[in-house]
Amino acid sequence: MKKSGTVAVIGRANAGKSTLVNVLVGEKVAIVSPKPQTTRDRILGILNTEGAQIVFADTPGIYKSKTALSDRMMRTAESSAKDVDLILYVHDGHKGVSDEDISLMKHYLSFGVPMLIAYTKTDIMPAENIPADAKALFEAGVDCDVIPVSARRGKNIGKLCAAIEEMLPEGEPLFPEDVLSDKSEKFMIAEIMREKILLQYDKEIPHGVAVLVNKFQKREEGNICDVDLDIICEKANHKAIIIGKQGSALKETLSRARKSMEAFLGCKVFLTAYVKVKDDWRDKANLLKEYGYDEGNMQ
Ligand SMILES: Nc1nc2c(ncn2[C@@H]2O[C@H](COP(=O)(O)OP(=O)(O)OP(=O)(O)O)[C@@H](O)[C@H]2O)c(=O)[nH]1
Ligand SMILES: [Mg+2]
Repeated sequence: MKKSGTVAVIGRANAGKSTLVNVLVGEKVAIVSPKPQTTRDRILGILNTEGAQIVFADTPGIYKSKTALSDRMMRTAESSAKDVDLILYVHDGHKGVSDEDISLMKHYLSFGVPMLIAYTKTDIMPAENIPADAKALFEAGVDCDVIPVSARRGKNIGKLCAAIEEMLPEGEPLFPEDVLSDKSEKFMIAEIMREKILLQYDKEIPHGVAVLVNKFQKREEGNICDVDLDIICEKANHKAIIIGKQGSALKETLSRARKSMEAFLGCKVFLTAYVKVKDDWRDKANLLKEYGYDEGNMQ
């Protein structure tokens, strides 16, 4: 019988979880950016190998919460690590190992679920730090295997995958073989828009953005998809910055988003976007729900 199981991908914000899940699955199922708190929902990415079906659950990174939205994100990460077959704890190796890292790892080890550590970003750190950090973790009582990888360079991904497979139970696949994610195309379209905003704007602006897709419709002819969406920001001055001088910043962001949506959908996209202000929406339960961040949806 083949193996089958769910793997919660957990770790600090910006550690490289979504990049690693995308590389493992072989398709982009989650957006990536250099800013912490990029992922807001639990996103399943499904990998079928010869011997197993591995269901990765990417999660929001661990971060000190400041808003009702990030509180919910932290609860999503925490609950995603329960009722799984394995926790894949992603650690950003190039940041070294702090006492806080050790206590987080021990916290997840205490869940009583088998755990592996993917020690990532090895491409941007001295190689000799890897055995030294692995020894430090072992001596601090972090009792699980540590596998050094580079998601960016695709290094040791096969080894990590084999180690994960080894630790999964036998069982029937949970999803049909052609399914790559539990999220819809419409969800990914909103995420792609958010990714381009994360890449284009600084400070609190991208963190205060939600994207609401009002229309997502493939035309019957012409291989064209119409997308209408709202970019919701939390302050009037954020709106001015998002739009930029004579609309220049928004035009650039929308152009990048459209190209990325076209690559994802494999068709031409007509993208229309409106920037709206909803004061401090990240702390308002009704708006969180309206934008898809009610807890039922995030898990
Ligand atoms: N050099 C290098 N950079 C990486 C690697 N993996 C991820 N990154 C970069 O690290 C940053 C964060 O990556 P993400 O995959 O978004 O990190 P995350 O853990 O999902 O972040 P959150 O969703 O915010 O918790 C991005 O700029 C990535 O390009 C890696 O193996 N090597
Ligand atoms: Mg992420």
